[in-house]
Amino acid sequence: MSVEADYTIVVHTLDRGPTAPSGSPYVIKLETFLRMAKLKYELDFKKPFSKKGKTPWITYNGQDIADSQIIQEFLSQKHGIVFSAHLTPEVRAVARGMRAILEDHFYYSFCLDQWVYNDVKNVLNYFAPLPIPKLFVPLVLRKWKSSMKQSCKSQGIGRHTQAEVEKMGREDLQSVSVFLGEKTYMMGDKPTELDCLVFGMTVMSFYTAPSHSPYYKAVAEDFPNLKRHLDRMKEEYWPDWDDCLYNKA
Ligand SMILES: N[C@@H](CCC(=O)N[C@@H](CS)C(=O)NCC(=O)O)C(=O)O
Repeated sequence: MSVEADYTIVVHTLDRGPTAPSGSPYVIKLETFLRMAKLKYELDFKKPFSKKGKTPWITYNGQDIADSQIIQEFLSQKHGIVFSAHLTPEVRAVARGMRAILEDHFYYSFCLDQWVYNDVKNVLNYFAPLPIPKLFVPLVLRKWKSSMKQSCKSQGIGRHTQAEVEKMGREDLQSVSVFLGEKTYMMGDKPTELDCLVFGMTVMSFYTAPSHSPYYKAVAEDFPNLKRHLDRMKEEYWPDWDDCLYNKA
């Protein structure tokens, strides 16, 4: 396989956050993957949403590609990245299932918690230090809240009671915790793409959610191996974490 040596990767996304480099688990997932693969990249905050309407997206040598998963697969093919090559098809199927739990289920429970049950208060607090005109933030967030509520309803999870949703979200994290067990990484001794995603979701739960969130509590108290995994990934791939936070000074 020919491996691209000469390349530029621009990651388009929202500005850095005050408590985590990004408020989006998909951006953390992607940046961690790029770091794990030792691919250099730059960030651009001018147009955070792709033509598909989501963040992140990238421009690779002038070509636009959207969706963290599609981007990972594209870059893996271009650069011969084989983090999961040692896994059997059966184990890869489990990894795919874990991804669906987190991206297509847990993420929505989390969004309901942040955007709907708490009346976007937490999200407002998160954005407060950023240099966005103060009047603009609540207006945009309220518009996003209504679209988030609608998305969760269409997905299905938004039709359940808050207590039911919180139980489901907690059980999603519990499943990831049970599968991780005492292993160093999700799939054993070597980190794979799934670790980037788990990290994205635990960063979101631990660093961007407030301490009364059930998902903060899940990572901080209930499932200590998730917190150990979070710390390990942060230390390994984000030694510059503090420099990547939005600088309030
Ligand atoms: N499947 C997408 C999901 C990306 C995603 O949902 N991003 C959220 C931010 S965390 C977003 O852009 N939401 C805007 C919207 O849904 O309108 C990926 O993996 O990149």
